[in-house]
Amino acid sequence: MSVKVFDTKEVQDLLKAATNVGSQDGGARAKQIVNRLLGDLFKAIDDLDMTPDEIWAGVHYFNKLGQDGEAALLAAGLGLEKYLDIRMDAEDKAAEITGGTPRTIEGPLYVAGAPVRDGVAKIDIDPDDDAGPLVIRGTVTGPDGEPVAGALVECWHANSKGFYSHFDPTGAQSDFNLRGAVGTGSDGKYEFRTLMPVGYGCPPHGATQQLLDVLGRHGNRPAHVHFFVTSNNSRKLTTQINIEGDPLIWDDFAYATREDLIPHVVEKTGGTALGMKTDAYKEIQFDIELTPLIQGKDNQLVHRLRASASA
Ligand code: MBD
Ligand code: FE
Repeated sequence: MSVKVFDTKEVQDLLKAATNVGSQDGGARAKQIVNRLLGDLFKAIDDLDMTPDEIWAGVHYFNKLGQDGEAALLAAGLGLEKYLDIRMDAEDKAAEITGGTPRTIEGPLYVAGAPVRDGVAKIDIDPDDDAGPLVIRGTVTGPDGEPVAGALVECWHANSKGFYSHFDPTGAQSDFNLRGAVGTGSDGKYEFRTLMPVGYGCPPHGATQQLLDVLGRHGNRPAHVHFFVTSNNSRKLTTQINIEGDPLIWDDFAYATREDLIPHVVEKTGGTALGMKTDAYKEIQFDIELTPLIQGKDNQLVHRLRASASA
């Protein structure tokens, strides 16, 4: 039995009352958004004839999602975070902004406060027997192609188990392990000496994986390294690189992979002299091109709740 009540006066009045749209009180923008989302939900319940059992399963799912602290993880897994990138890409296109290293999602695991080094940072604090040494280096250039001095390159990535410091369920890692920040000199160069990451998997008993299971999807990411790159006269870049050869590169549960963000991994020797744990090491060159401010403003700055710690 399928009834349709959405378009009745009773339901429309309920929607208006619940979101207080007839009143001057509250925030106009918040009311507009809540009214639209709640209305879309009411309509979907009508259209799909959702049962009370289904609605309560969804309501209680939100409780588990919050208890697990996974709302931002689910946002990545459902492609919501990727969707915001698609919109920013389209805004750039409409504004005829071309060039620059492509953006890709931040994800939920950044921690502010990593110690800043000049030019080079060794960021592996904890030993990791299963991870080989890795150098990631490159040059930050501006829209004019010139090296940018005084840029801040931040990076963060997982260990050989796919776990990030500050979020490691085993509690094994030191603060800021595999997280670093480098300020560039006049040559625009940055370098991180670190260990090869492994791809992340969602907590197996968490709310995100629970929903992915229902959708018949996996919750894994290929091995990757995150970056924030900031400089005074450029827009902040949020991006990642993937580790070439990872079988999940084009099967990322968070949809962050982009063609230009898979730099080659090169075998090198001479690691001992660089303070690496073995002489043979892998090197990735990742040059970063920043884009100019738009009418003096950074329209890529995203404000969201982020963890922070002091080093
Ligand atoms: C990650 O490491 C990540 O980058 C994203 C987007 C989601 C979960 C874990
Ligand atoms: Fe990540």
